[in-house]
Amino acid sequence: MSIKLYGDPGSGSLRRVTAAAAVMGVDIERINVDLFKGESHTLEFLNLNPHGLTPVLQDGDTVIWETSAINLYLATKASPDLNLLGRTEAERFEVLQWMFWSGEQWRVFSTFLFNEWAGKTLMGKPPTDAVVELSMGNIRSAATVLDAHLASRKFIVGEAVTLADIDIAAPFSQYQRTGAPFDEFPNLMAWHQRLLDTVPAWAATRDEVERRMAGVLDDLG
Ligand SMILES: N[C@@H](CCC(=O)N[C@@H](CS)C(=O)NCC(=O)O)C(=O)O
Repeated sequence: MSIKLYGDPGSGSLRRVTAAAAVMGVDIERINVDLFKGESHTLEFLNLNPHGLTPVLQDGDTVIWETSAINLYLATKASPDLNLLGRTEAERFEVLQWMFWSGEQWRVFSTFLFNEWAGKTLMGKPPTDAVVELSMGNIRSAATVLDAHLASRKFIVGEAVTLADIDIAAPFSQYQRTGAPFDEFPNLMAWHQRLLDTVPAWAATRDEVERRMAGVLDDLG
């Protein structure tokens, strides 16, 4: 039975799974959920994830939402030998540390900025300046620490790409639209370029996000 993955190709969260699955060589069956038509809020979809958020993974009777949990599932069950969770026990906990940090202290502020962009661009709403200011400030504080961490490292943990890199790189998926101030941080930018250059799935999935977002904007006219 195939592993199904529900999501919208314009989503940076979906990209975290499609990129990780490609790195792991795990086959997934993609099921499109058009977020710009509200398809994650249908009764049918809410049965999969009552929060109305994508991506969602379905593997037989197992249904998992939250991207990091999905990637941990794939790395543990479908591709346990690939080390996307780190090569040693110490690395594994370091990978988890950065993944949790990414969810609480990092990605969320780019999500706020993306929502501001979407509100303004797709719905003609004025920006909420306080949200933009709070998000930019938090991104700058977090990126200062990340930039120092990356000054002497090629990847977030150890010598190779892990799920920590994928989680932390996710906000770059919408970076041109959100205007997050990543380019103030040279080591962060160099690390992200390294991911694009050395992890083909990270570059391929970026192109998929861009094609989808261009289509969304084209449809708007
Ligand atoms: N913390 C969640 C975030 C998921 C998320 O924000 N998904 C967005 C797409 S990137 C979504 O499905 N939004 C639909 C909506 O808000 O209606 C995760 O990591 O999976």
